[in-house]
Formats: sequence, C-alpha cells, structure tokens
Amino acid sequence: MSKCLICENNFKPFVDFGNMPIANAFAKKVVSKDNYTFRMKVGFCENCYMVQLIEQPDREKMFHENYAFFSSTSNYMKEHFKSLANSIAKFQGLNKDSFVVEIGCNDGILLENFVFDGIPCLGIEPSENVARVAKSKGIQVISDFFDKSIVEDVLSSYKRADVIISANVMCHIPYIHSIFDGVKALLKEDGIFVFEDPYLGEVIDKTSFDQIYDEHVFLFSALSVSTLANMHELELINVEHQITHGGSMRYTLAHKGIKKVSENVSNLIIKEKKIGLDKRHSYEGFAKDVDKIKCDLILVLKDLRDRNKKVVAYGATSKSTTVINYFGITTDLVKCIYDTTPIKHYTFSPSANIPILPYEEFRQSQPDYVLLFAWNHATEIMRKEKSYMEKDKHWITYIPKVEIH
Ligand code: DWN
Ligand code: SAH
Repeated sequence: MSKCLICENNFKPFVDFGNMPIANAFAKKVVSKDNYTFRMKVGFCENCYMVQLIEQPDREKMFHENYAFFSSTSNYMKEHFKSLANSIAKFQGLNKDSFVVEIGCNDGILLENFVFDGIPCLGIEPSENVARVAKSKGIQVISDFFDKSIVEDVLSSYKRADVIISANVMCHIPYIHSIFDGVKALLKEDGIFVFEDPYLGEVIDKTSFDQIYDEHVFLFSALSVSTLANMHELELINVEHQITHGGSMRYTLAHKGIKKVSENVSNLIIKEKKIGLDKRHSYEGFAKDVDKIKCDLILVLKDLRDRNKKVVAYGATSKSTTVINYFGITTDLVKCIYDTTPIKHYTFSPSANIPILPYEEFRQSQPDYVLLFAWNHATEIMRKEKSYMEKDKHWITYIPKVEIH
C-alpha cells in the first residue's frame, strides 16, 4: 500500500516497470548496471483521482546544471508557445504594467514572446544550463526550484502576478501542495494560473506508457486537478485540449469565485466519469496493453536484426528511457539514436548504453528502419525527413500500436 501525495489515502499500484534509471542521465561513457535506479510503479488514488508515481528520485538528481532537455529543439513547440503567450495576453489584457511568472521556463521558449511584446516577466528555473540560455534572450530568471518558500523572496523584489504559467512542469513536482500554496500567495486577486501537461485520458486511450518516467510524477485529469485546486481555495475555470506531446490538457485556474467557470470543465468531468477515469478497474488493463506493445515491437526488431536490416532510432527522448529499459532494447536491436541536442551527442542512453549521435550523421547513415522515439513530434519530423525517408527507408512507431510506415 502507498500513500497518495495529494490526499494521503492508501492505494495500490496498477503497473510496475521495474527498476529504471534517471531518464535524462545521458552518460559520457558506458555505465555499468549498478548505476542509480529507482522502482517505477504507478498507482491511482480512488479518493482524489490522482494517477501518480509511487517513488521518485530526489529533485537534485533530475534537475541540475547538466539538464539534457532544451525546449527549443522543436519548431512546432516554438509556434505552440507563441500562440499560448498571445492567447493569455489577450485573455488577461496584458500590457507593460502587467507581470507574468513562469514556473520551469527552461530555455525561455515561452517567455521570449512576452519579452518581445514588452510585457514584464520572470522565469523560475532550477536547471542552470537551460536557465542560462533563457537569460541570454534577455529574460529575468531566478535559478531555483519554485515552491512556497521562495514566494516571499520573489515578492520582496517583484509585485504579485497577473498570470502564472507553467508548461510540462506541474506534473514533475511531488511537493505540489507547496507549489499551489506558492501560486495562491503570488497570484493577484483577478490573476490566472495556466498550466498544461500530458493528459491522463490520452495516455490511457493511446497506451502512451512512455509518458511515465522519473520526472513525470503525476498524470492529471480535470477530475484530479479540480480536486487539488479546491484544496487550495483555487478553482479550475477552463480546460482546453492540446495536441502537443501526444495529447495534453491546458488547465486555467483562478482564485475561488472570482472568474466565470467555462462549461468545458463540467463537460470534461462528465466525459472522464463516462470513460471511467474515476474508477480503479479502468486502469487494470493498462499493464497488459503495455506488454502487448512490448511483445510486438521486440518481435519486429528481432526479425529485422535476423534479416540483417539496419535499425537506428530518432530522438533521444526522456520517454525513450522507459521504452528502452522496460522492453530490454539493446544495441544489437537498435544501433544508435540520432538527436539534434548538442549536450546529448556522443553520450550513451541511460542504463542500456545505446550511443547518441549528432543529427547531422543521420543524413549519412543510410538506415533501413528508423524507430521514432520522438513520436510526439511525428508530424514535424516526418515532414522534415520526407524526401530522405522516401528512398527505401521505413519509420517504426509504437504508440498506440506497433506500425511500420
Ligand atoms: O516533460 C518534459 C518534456 C516537455 O520534455 C520533460 N520532462 C522532458 C522532455 O521530455 P522528452 O525528452 O520526452 O521530450 P521531447 O520533446 O519528446 O524530446 C524530443 C527529443 O528529440 C529531443 O532530444 C530533441 C530531439 N529532436 C530531434 O532530434 N529532432 C526533436 C525534434 C523535433 C527534431 O526534429
Ligand atoms: N516548460 C518547458 C520545460 C519542461 S521540462 C517546456 O514545456 O518545454 C521541465 C522543466 O521543469 C525543467 O526545465 C526543470 O528544470 C523544471 N523544474 C523542475 N522542478 C521545478 C520547480 N520546482 N520549479 C521550477 N521549475 C522546475
């Protein structure tokens, strides 16, 4: 039995991935099997509806000076965040007297749009290497973890925020009550708190199990977010589906009773109850669905190996750490992974030691099959590689099922 991070209710896990390394621990040299791992199990709390990791490594092990994920590696995501900044600025009527705070601004992919429009803003980002890139874009950044303890410091130098934003960060933080307390204290009376994260409904529907790794401690739904908001005198006032990261949800919160609540919220909650996101039995088939993908993909990869086909992978994602280690993918099945992120080049994938090579070498590699680990960017990547892949090369994808294109 485990204790819920939200309501302290007891619950049992519904899937166990075994021991997993830190998803972004790309190693400079081949590491031995006794490298750090944690037990990756996921459970559902029937009391507050939160889907969560049972155990998570310490935050300093994951977010630090050598954090490997730089948000601006996707052009589509740049466009997405530009449109998010514009829609928030319009909704709240932001101008040069407003103040926007982003929790987990990474390399400034979102805040650069506010800087461009002359809207004062501040990023709070603990991973110093990515924070430095944001600062180089003229963005003010506090290089620290956000929680309620730093709000007093922020308020001693800045005013309360019209908008607090956070993309793909809230789901990373087990001390979420401290975050919500901090948001409550930092947010103006009529301010809004907007965050987006991979959506539980999509993860279950598509069996996108690789959204589960050390950094992703929660999989949110409107059911769980509205419960959590209520515990902090905040209110979920809107939900908007996003196609990013394989299916995400944008949640807008405000101080309780201040803003009009969109009917999107009750509609989504009704839908979530209809598909059973509030019932434990709905999660019971998940592990079996993951194992079906595992069997199918390993069968395909072994067959290609036996037929002497060259298989490489594309995108050294955090998600791929779950796929590689849970499926037991080794270099005899996938030769290497190509990626555009300089910090990942000439490193080895966590635990499995698959070499990561610069994207430029992909164009010379002449593979027969390319396993797309960055499947969430499939539209952008497949469009970019269309002419190269046309010449007798095939993509392999595995979400929601194994397919060869
Ligand atoms: O939640 C998180 C999301 C936002 O980003 C973090 N916990 C960590 C990270 O997760 P991820 O590593 O699974 O994210 P992506 O965006 O799926 O990673 C894409 C990877 O693929 C990057 O390493 C960059 C690379 N890439 C590439 O080589 N060529 C990406 C694109 C679009 C490309 O064209
Ligand atoms: N917002 C970006 C980055 C997501 S990656 C995007 O959507 O692409 C997750 C980020 O959260 C990392 O940059 C990590 O350093 C940051 N992070 C983790 N814990 C945090 C905390 N307590 N406060 C602020 N940022 C945090």
